[in-house]
Amino acid sequence: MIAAKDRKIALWNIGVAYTAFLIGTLCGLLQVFIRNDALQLPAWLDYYQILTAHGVLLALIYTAFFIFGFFVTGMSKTLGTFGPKVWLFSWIGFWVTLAGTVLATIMIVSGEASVLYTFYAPLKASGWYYVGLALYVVGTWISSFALIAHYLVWRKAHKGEMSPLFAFMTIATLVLWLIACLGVVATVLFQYIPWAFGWTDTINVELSRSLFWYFGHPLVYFWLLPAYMAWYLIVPKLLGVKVFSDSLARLSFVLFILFSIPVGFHHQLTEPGISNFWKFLQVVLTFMVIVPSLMTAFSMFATFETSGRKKGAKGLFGWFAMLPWKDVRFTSIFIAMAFFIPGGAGGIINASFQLNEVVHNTLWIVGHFHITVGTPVAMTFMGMTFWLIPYLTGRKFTKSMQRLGFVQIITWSIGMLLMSTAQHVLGLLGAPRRTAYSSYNNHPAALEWFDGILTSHVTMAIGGSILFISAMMLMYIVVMTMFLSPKAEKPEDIVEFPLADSDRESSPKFLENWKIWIGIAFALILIAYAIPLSSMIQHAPPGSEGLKTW
Ligand code: HAS
Ligand code: CU
Repeated sequence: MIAAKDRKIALWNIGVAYTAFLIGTLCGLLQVFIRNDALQLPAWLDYYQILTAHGVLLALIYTAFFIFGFFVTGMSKTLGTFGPKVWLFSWIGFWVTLAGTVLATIMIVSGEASVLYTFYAPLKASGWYYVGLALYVVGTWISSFALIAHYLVWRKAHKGEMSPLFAFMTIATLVLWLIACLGVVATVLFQYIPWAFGWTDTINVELSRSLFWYFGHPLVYFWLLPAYMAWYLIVPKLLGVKVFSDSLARLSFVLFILFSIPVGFHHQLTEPGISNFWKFLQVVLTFMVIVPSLMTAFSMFATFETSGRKKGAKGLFGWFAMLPWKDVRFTSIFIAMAFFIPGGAGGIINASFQLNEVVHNTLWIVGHFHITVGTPVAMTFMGMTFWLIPYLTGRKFTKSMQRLGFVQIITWSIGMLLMSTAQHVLGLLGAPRRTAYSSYNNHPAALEWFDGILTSHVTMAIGGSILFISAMMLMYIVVMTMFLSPKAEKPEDIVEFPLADSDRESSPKFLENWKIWIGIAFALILIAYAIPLSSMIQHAPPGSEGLKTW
């Protein structure tokens, strides 16, 4: 078990993550009912306010705190106990991120910031909302630099050695995060804050959106990569084998650093103000960033097969029956992976320049992100929660908890399947997203489109309700394993951090030469962004004044 003082940092991070999860999922439940006209909100509560809270609390807060909780635990386990400075800065990072979170949440709850998590200008929130966001980013930076310092200390003491795969992947994810945040920091500090506090009258909308998406796309890989870490490192351990290929795993993370940033325009394909050439270039780069995910899929199948063969499986699919289905830590992650097959395929559809015209701004996209971040990522995090919290608290993960864990992931899968299928199909039929109205003012044609079994807002609401029940079961497991379950006293009750071995010394050294990768990443960013962003500044139309539509 890792040192008690490191465990405390991890547990506080995870505690905040699940507090955000609780409020965030409740907001999600309210939303599906409002869209279904089944719920009339009291005057002081607004659809867009709840939607903002749902997005911010789940996508930004739950994820980031959970990820740092995981990173702190794994870095302490693989590289050793934190030194006093790393420990101190991890705490400072935690508190600054939390301060930003609380400030932003207060602004949302008080109705001053119903601008959604994408906070598109010219929607204008209170300046304090943007200050909250800035603090959140700065806080995560401090936490990131603490972990990077921990890694550098280790490298100094182990000259010429390849670092453990867990540490390498953590650093790769943090490098991606630090480079990605430059965009959002630039727009928040230099555009939104001066504008929201009234120091400038107008804002350059296209520039602000582009800087947001420069951040917004790699943001999704900041969520995905920690889940991939579990796929690469935890799954083989649960199967009783080694990491399939250390160098393949490292290369895939390197490719994410290179290709996940210069692609933000694939969220802006319908926007005027960016010429087709630059959109097309970034679409091509988007197709490059699919490659490391395909490598990951390959690696997973290879892992399953290796472990199956070891246990005596025969034939093409014999390994399938040999997987440890009764272990909720594995089954949760397997279902998460399975969801990513349609999730990833949908992403490829979105990224196809022409097809994007059909799906952009429809509920299809909402379906897409619920089967990417909402299941592959979230359910992997849930599967990790089952052992991560007991590992940190030294409590038991009892048989009844294991059973409840199964009910929880199965209900989550059913809820998500219903809800996201309905969202995809409704989207294709033209149901818009980011809006409280869904029936085109009850136009007869629209009512007819949206009344199928799968193509209705009712199915979506049923799915959403099942998801909420599932979320509450998870909260029960969290609270029990955090505070109430009996302490593990017998050796067989002690919950381990399941971490697979990898042949790290077999990997070529250049994979850990960060200078090369960060250098190429910036070169690609310059190629993809320098000219279009500078023309957005040079040829800017008159700026926009703020709008408060709620
Ligand atoms: Fe996306 C919009 C393109 C992946 C999240 N995406 C979004 C939004 C979110 C989001 C939140 O090009 C909405 C933002 C907003 O508010 O407007 N996305 C992609 C592409 C990928 C992709 C090309 N997205 C993700 C991931 C996310 C995420 C991951 C969160 C974690 N996305 C887009 C585009 C848009 C978009 C456009 C803008 C749309 C618009 O018009 O607004 C790729 O990274 C996907 C690659 C993945 C694969 C799948 C590999 C499969 C694996 C599983 C193997 C399974 C196994 C199990 C081993 C190619 C690794 C076997 C099991 C058995 C049962 C056999
Ligand atoms: Cu994207």
